[in-house]
Amino acid sequence: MGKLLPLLAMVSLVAAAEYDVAIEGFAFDPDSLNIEAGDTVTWTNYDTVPHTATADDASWDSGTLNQGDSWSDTFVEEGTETYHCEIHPSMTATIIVEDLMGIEKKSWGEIKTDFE
Ligand SMILES: [Cu+2]
Repeated sequence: MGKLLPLLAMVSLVAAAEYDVAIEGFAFDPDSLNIEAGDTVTWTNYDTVPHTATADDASWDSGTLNQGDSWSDTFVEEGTETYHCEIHPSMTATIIVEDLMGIEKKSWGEIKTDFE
């Protein structure tokens, strides 16, 4: 029980948000998105052709998303993530991860362990 209160405080601090990016008309919408560290972004392909959401530095990759497919990733590191579609390299977009809560100092693994 003594451990519970700090954990509850942390849950409210982290309060991760979720964002959606539509892949539609051979474009990411929005093509620039500001989030906070710990937030999750979900991409959904609304086009009839397959697309991907792939980090320019290859640190994350949705793989092929067919029409109606979704893929999510949680971003814990502060920084600017530029990404593109592997199939259509002219499709590019950016996610800006800010770390207002300072949770970057704690690894995501540690945070998850705290909640277990
Ligand atoms: Cu594409």
